[in-house]
Amino acid sequence: MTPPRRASGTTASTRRLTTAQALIAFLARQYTERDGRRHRLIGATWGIFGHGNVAGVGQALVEAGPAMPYLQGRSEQAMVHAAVGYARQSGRLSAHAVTTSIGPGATNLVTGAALATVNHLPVLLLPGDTFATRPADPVLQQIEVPHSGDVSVNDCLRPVSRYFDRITRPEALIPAALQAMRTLADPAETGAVTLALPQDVQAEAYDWPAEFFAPRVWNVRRQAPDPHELDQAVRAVRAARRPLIVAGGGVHHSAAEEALAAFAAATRIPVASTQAGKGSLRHDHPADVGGIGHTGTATADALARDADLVIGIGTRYTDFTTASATLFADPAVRFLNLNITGFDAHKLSALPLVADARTAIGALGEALGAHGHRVDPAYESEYTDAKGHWERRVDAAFSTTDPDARPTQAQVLGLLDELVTEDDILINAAGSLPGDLHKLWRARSPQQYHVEYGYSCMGYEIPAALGVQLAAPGRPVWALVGDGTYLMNPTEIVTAVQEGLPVKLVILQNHGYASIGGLSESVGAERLGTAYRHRTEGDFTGAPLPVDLAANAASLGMRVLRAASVGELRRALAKARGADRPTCVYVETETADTVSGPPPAQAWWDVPVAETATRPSAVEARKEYDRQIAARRRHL
Ligand SMILES: Cc1ncc(C[n+]2csc(CCOP(=O)(O)OP(=O)(O)O)c2C)c(N)n1
Ligand SMILES: [Mg+2]
Repeated sequence: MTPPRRASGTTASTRRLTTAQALIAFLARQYTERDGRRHRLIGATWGIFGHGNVAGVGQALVEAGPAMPYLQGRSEQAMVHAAVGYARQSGRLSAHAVTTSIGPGATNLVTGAALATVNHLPVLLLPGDTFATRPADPVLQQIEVPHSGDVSVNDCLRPVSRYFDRITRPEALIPAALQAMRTLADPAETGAVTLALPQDVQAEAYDWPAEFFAPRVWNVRRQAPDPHELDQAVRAVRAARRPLIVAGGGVHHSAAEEALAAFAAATRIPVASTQAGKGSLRHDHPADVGGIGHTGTATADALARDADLVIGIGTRYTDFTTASATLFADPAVRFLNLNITGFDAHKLSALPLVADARTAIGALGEALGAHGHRVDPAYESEYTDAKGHWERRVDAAFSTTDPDARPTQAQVLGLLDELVTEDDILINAAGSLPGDLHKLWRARSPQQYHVEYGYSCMGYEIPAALGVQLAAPGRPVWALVGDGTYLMNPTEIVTAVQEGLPVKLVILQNHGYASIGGLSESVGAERLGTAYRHRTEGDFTGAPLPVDLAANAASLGMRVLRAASVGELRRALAKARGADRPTCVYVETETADTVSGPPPAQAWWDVPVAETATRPSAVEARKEYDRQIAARRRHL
């Protein structure tokens, strides 16, 4: 018998809603749970509206009211960056959704989606899609593929999404929405999740089972290690004479920092960190030896060269970490990889330990503790001495003597180092800053060092700061950007002003791409296209461009403090830190020389150089390249 129909069209066991209304109502009732704490899985929805989502998801957000907070972004890519910043700061236990129109609004998501997926950070993408019923193809912004009628531009999102579905019938939303939530909350699979929503289906009504809207809790599992893999791991650690831990982003994702600190304190195994893993230990933990790889410290890289066992924890072993497969040089080196994904756990022919980082570190520590395992004191004093030596190099790069001088980039970091506490969060992603930060920064708390180096996307910093600030109200959040990066994506400043988010922006002006300029020179490309200078006689060697980025930031609504010297910068940073609205510190930096700058790279990075060339710079660069690749090896 059919249950009695109510006036609203709702029955006792079904609710009549549009697909978009059903989706938003569903999302508002999803939760994650880990370690006994519950979090909203989708905390808010970012959106830019066009004809592809305004009447569907837009109208649904109005119907939902405060049940689903809405955030207004300026560019779709930036909205994803903001969502990623929020998810990372939330320990991946809470995420944001992003709704867009069809066509360009949707394809603007691709870069952000790739960034989220590379970094294993959850974000729910809801691009509009062209009509499922196809009454009037092509609609505005539809691409037509003559040999394949079901292609839309949203197919660009498939390779960069961990789950992708196109909802061509209302009822197909039910299994798709459940799979989307499962993927977002799965610690091994999470990344960008895309539900493409044809604009006609968004507005179409359906009688949804009431259970679809019941609160649902997704357990973020702490997977325990397999006993055999754990046994193998224990044997490997006990047999090692020069073990080295490489802490990756997985340490943070698992909130395993305390477990790692206890493990390192007990075993005295030194801990180096990748960009994503920095902050796994506080910089003053005796076992912390700083960043590893191409941008690493001399301490960590020397340990890596002689290590007989490399214990990777939550790392993907990118080329920056392995110095393009040249860093781990001991002929007998073995790897033990503790990772939540089998894919990463098996890299470099490692002994795999597939498990949640915190759980497995605890289990490993317990098994070793039973034997009182600890590295040789001579090994410990070797890295302790090396660390002290590196600290003095950091002090030298940070130190300032003349308050009237223009600061170097390292001195800007030194002034921040003087100012910040455990509360502050520093965000960066590209340029010469990631290398300087990885080498020099003294992380005081687990989430302080927020460098996105999985995708190293220029323009991540400012929008990410918004997401981080939303997840960490009251904490000082700093976006550090070069001038090139600022120009790539400043628009979310407007959103910070609109939302009253007191993010701090530091623009380091050096008139172009200092990082790529240096790289370009070293590979024989002669700095082509890396300086922001007037074109003279076909070359970009004229005066710096008369571009005023400080005025630009002010025009978008930020309070701007210009600092021309070390003394002014010190005062400006302190003022910005205390500010209760979005504040920008603008500083022209001095080009560093080898004395005043950060220490040079301690390990190689493979950027292939032209094998044939007429210009001497490239011919010389290739000779050096051939010398370097001889050290590359495969770990089999
Ligand atoms: C979206 C994007 N495009 C291109 C690159 C390649 N790239 C890496 S660093 C860089 C230059 C960054 O310039 P700036 O922000 O001024 O920093 P600087 O190198 O001067 O420190 C470029 C073009 C990138 N990482 N991301
Ligand atoms: Mg620059």
